[in-house]
Amino acid sequence: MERLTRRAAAASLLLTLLLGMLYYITQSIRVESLEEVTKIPADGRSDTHSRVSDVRLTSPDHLQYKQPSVVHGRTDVVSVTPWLAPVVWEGTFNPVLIDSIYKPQNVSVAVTVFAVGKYIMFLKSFLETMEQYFFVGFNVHVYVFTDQPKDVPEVRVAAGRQLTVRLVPSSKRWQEISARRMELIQVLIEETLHHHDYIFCLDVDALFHGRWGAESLGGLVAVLHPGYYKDGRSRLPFERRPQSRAYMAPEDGDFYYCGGAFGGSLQEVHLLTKTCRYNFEADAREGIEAAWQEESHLNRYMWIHKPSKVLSPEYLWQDFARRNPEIRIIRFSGIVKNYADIRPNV
Ligand code: UD2
Repeated sequence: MERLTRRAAAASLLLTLLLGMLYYITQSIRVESLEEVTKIPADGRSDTHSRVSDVRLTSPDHLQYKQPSVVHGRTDVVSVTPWLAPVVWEGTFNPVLIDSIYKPQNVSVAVTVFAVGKYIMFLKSFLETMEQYFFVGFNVHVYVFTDQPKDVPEVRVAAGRQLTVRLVPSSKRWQEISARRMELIQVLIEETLHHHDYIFCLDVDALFHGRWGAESLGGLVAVLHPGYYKDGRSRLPFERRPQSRAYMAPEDGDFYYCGGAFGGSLQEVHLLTKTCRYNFEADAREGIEAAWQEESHLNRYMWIHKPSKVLSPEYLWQDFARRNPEIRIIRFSGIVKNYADIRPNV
């Protein structure tokens, strides 16, 4: 009997040792892969990194929805890029099906929005319309970055949604406020990596007018700029000076993407923001600021690291622009503003 007890004790000791070794091995693999994800090369222009794998697209059995077709559909727009990323337009997805796939996964979506200086005036309607249209029925955590926390309006939010205010310094240059977002988003992701699955980074001077939901989720998500989506390469406002790390040669460029809306998985957006920040700051040390600040660096980044999902200009239109026929719905749109009145500098 005593021998049996001793054997059991030895076996349990061995098991504990084995489990301990297994834990150690899995932890070091995790740390290594995280380091791989966040690695920035010396020049910050290109990286190797592991991609998050796609989520399983599991749909409930017996879900009723219109049968899809592969021969009928939208013919006025292109809904896939040459690298086979979907381009999301109204009519290319079924919201009922999309929601039935993503809702059971209980995904958490973080949003960043900056309201510094006079831009605080845009925050209330941004938040109110977001509540009506953005990921309704999902877990959404909005991070408001502002220099005036007391003036953040109280907006009633549904269950599963919350808002956190983060204090940021003001600046005398709007270019700096806009560009520093990359650094602050990078830091936010480092602090909240395990709390959320996806993140979207949005301009504050815009309102939601239509559904923006789980159809927009992806590893790396870019939005086509409403002002340039029909233009040829030579007309795209990329940074054209070779001295800048945002430089795009005349033969470079797929599309011109917005700085006002981008997103993806936390890992992908972390790498994007870290690289853009690195390149923006390295340029600044050499006395050069890209034509459209962080938007230029984002466009350079997306040229090398192709977005896995591209959102049509429905996802960031501009109120002053005439609505083109292919824009069947406006989901989010920049409001008309008088720059001289709201920016700290001209
Ligand atoms: C474009 C981009 C913007 C950014 C900028 C280049 C779109 C629709 N917008 O817009 O994202 O890439 O070019 O730098 O693609 N902000 C403040 N306080 C300020 C100034 C800016 O909070 O005093 C924040 C605010 O969240 C605002 C954002 O920075 O929405 C971008 O600034 P903007 O809207 O003035 O930039 P804009 O219109 O040139």
